[in-house]
Amino acid sequence: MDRTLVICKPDAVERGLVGEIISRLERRNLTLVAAELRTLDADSAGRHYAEHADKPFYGDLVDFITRGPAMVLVVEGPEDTWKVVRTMMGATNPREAAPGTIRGDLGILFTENLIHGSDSLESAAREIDIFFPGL
Ligand code: IDP
Ligand code: MG
Repeated sequence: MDRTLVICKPDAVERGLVGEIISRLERRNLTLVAAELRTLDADSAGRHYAEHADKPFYGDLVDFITRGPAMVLVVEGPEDTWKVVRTMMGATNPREAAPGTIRGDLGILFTENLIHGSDSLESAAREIDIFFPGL
């Protein structure tokens, strides 16, 4: 089995879209193996988004991701789960995300794009260890 980290970001919690997002993952026949509603602190947000520390949008991103509870999930499927989830998420900029994707159907803002999903097998292992060490 193959696991990836998913975060329903604070905008998804605020807008009441966590159920919709989880429902889509479950209907795809992915399995939840961990789930926790958690307000990220600056330390875990910084570790999670370390690759973006030099980007102009980094400050806004950390402010956003820490502003309220997020639903942090570990999702499991048979193979290439991170890739399956990324395809379901759609493009990073919701205005460019295809209809049928989570961002393309539910989002319109850039930073507040509802969902995070690991972008490789290595990222998935690293990120799962930040939020659910030892899982
Ligand atoms: P991803 O979430 O699709 O993997 P990344 O490039 O890893 O996209 O960026 C992480 C997050 O940072 C995005 O989901 C989005 O919230 C935010 N972000 C990325 N690029 C921009 C930008 O150019 N402007 C504003 N926010 C951005
Ligand atoms: Mg990313």
